[in-house]
Amino acid sequence: MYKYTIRAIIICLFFCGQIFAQGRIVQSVNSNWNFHKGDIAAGAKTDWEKVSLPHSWNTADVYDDTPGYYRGIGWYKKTLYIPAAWKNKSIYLYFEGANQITEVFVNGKPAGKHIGGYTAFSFSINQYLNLSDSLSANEVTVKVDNSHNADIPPLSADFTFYGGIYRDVYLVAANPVHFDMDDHASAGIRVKTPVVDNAKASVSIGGSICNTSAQKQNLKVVSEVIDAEGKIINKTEQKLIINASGKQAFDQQQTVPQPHLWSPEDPYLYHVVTRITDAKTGETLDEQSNPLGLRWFSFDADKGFMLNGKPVKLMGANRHQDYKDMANALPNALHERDMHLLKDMGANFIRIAHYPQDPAVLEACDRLGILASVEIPIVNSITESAGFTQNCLNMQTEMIRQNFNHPAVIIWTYMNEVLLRPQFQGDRQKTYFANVAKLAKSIDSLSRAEDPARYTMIPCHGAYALYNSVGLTRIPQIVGWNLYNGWYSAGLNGFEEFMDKFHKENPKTPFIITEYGADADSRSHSMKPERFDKSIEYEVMYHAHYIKQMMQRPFVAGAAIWNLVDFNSEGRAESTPHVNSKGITTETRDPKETYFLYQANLLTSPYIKIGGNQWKLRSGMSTDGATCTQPLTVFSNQPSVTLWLNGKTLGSANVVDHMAVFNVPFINGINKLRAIGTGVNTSDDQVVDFKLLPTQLNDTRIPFTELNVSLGDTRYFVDDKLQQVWLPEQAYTKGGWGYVGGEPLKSGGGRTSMGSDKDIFGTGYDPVYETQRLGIEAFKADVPDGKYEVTLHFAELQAKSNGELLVYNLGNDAKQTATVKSRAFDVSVNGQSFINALGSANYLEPQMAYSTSTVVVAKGGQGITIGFKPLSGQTILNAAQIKKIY
Ligand code: GCB
Repeated sequence: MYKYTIRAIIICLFFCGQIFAQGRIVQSVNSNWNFHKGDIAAGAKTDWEKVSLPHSWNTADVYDDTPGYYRGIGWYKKTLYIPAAWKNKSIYLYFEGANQITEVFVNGKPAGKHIGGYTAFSFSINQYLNLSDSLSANEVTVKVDNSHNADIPPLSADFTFYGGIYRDVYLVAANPVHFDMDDHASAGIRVKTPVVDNAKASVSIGGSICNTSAQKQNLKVVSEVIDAEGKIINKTEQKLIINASGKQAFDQQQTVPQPHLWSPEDPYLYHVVTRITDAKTGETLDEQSNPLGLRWFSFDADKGFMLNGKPVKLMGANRHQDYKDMANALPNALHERDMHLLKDMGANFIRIAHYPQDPAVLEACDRLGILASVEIPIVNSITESAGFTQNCLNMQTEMIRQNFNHPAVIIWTYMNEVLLRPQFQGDRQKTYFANVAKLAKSIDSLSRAEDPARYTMIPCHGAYALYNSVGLTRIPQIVGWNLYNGWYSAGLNGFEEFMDKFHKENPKTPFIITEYGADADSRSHSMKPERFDKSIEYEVMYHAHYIKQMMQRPFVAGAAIWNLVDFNSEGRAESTPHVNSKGITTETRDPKETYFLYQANLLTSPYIKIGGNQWKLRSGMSTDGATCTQPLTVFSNQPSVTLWLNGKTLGSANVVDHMAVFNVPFINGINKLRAIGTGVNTSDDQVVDFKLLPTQLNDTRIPFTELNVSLGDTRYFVDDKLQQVWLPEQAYTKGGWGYVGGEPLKSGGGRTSMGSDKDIFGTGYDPVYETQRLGIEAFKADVPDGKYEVTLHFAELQAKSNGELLVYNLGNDAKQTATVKSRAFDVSVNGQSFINALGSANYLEPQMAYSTSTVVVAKGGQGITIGFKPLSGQTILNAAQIKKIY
């Protein structure tokens, strides 16, 4: 907040031409800290590593194959140089956030302790400082601990609890007379807009002023409302006398006639500059600038959300705060970049979940016109302890006070899916549920008392009857539903059935779809998308269904996609281990096709985009010796689209649900695509590199080069780095390639799709290793004569080292148990022995990738036959590669 304030003050001074007299001094102190991972025993020699903030100690260990990540203590140390001229100032250390218990020491003396990883805190440090020299060195040490603690939310959650000082830290020196700096690290000033309509807005500016000096002070508080052009619209002055060491509240009212309203289309910002001056000399003692957006809003159970008197469907996304290889220690520019991603998608809403994030996020929302819900991280369950309750209430207070002045915020949220992991049974469970409801009521009343102008919300998982019976659907003003029909539970239609049922049975309760999403690995593609296949195409299908259903129902106030970004969740397995891939952009923010689907739905300017941006390297079989026809989707808000391939038109297609699907006859090599919207003249271009494979492998029109096949799989796997495409399996036919015998491994645990969702160790190619053909007799490829490298890939999927599958499955908590079955089989190539008795007793360790290659000369038109002979148990093959050398 202080960083925000100083930035805003600078902007304001620029516009207003005022003089920044003796206001606050704010310095970021992010550079050159010393860091030690682990605790420091008294007297022990300590190794320090140089780091800069923001910093987390979990950047790397959340991606490796070893389960878990470091949750413990880390120490930071830095020397601050404080001028003697600050002697009479109020000096504070301000932390935007550190996860999750932070203890600060100044010159070895404890200066403060903060609990909670996602809100800001600040400590007064005057009494611990040495100011004897003109510039005195003062040592600050900070102990941070991200260990599990039953009194601190979150207790468990589907994201990584990175440790460290992962946000900015500031040193602040204020005059003895200043706006309150001890109010939960808030600005010390609250800007409210009790009445806003088209004719006028009333603005109230209130807060407290502290006088830490030994003299009584004669002061003036001046507030100015300044428009975006820098013009002062209104000014109020109030005289105050504050006794020595006293504190006094102030409250000022202003009116803005014919306000320029704030909205997503026009996020017009005024500023309120509030100044404390010495009544006699006119000297500025402290100054703050806060954003002011004039808007009014309400939620209605039938009409949904209304902004400035008009219905507005809230459409947007949830957002986690991490980035690939950076943990959650992001520079502000990356936080801001995500808000631009959201805005460019056409979104007007963000659920900042599951915890308050960097101040840069809400600052960007204010500027860009993104309405926001912010929440504290109570996730899955609570602890029935006084400590836990206190920490929750404290976090909610900090969140509200620190973010109060952002016009973007419309909802204060708490308790995500809190009934997901009830730990007890029977009567004990009833008591637990009663305690959850009691805590919810306390947080709700606190929020309403702190801020009657915003709404409260609890996001629940689909167990409607349970949340109703516990009372959680009646405590907040809005209910959030996290719905995954068609993902964790089968059947996309369950989504609309749920919404209709809830609305019918609760006609007075507004609701938001606070989560919905499907995992998608940007490398996996399918022409037969199915649940759990993690293909980009299933994600598109899923979201298209949800968007349509929500848009048809005005009573659905809004929706937030789970998630804007792929994010780290260390305990997850699946195709991108440690990463929840429900993002509509990757961990490095490359848009998946689904992002374009939203742009086509939400943007009002003419829009056209050729899909398959992550499938520009394709491969497939040619039936005619020249082309391979594959589908391609164009996303648009135009009525129809014409597609051109290498300068020739492929005709037009109507845009249905913002998509036009074409069957494109790709040629070998470069394919230049151009899509043109037929409404307004908009176009998009894409180049696809296609690797055509002949149906008959000895077809001289398309000379054979390589074949990569993922067995037991119906998807294509694209490896942009190695420039390889893995094809789905097929049965062998004469002259071609494919498997002989066996069947694909089916997922267990009620899942219908193929393969396993385990993390396969020792590889980044998990989707390729997660599927396999069981009982395979042979893999054949009737390649032309020549010298080939044959590589075979295996993974033992039937057993996991600790016996259970790692599935974060909201719909089905039944654990899959798998027994270790021993297997052994011989592998031959063209009749020649290749691997003897391959199996559990030797190379095939559970969940480990194993590959081996050999060289074979195919001659006399015999092609290549890889034979599998069972000795015990079933044979397996996960993937095969055949590469022509000469
Ligand atoms: C949920 C949780 C969220 C998870 C998500 C998922 O319902 O609220 O934290 O990440 O599902 O992907 O399973």
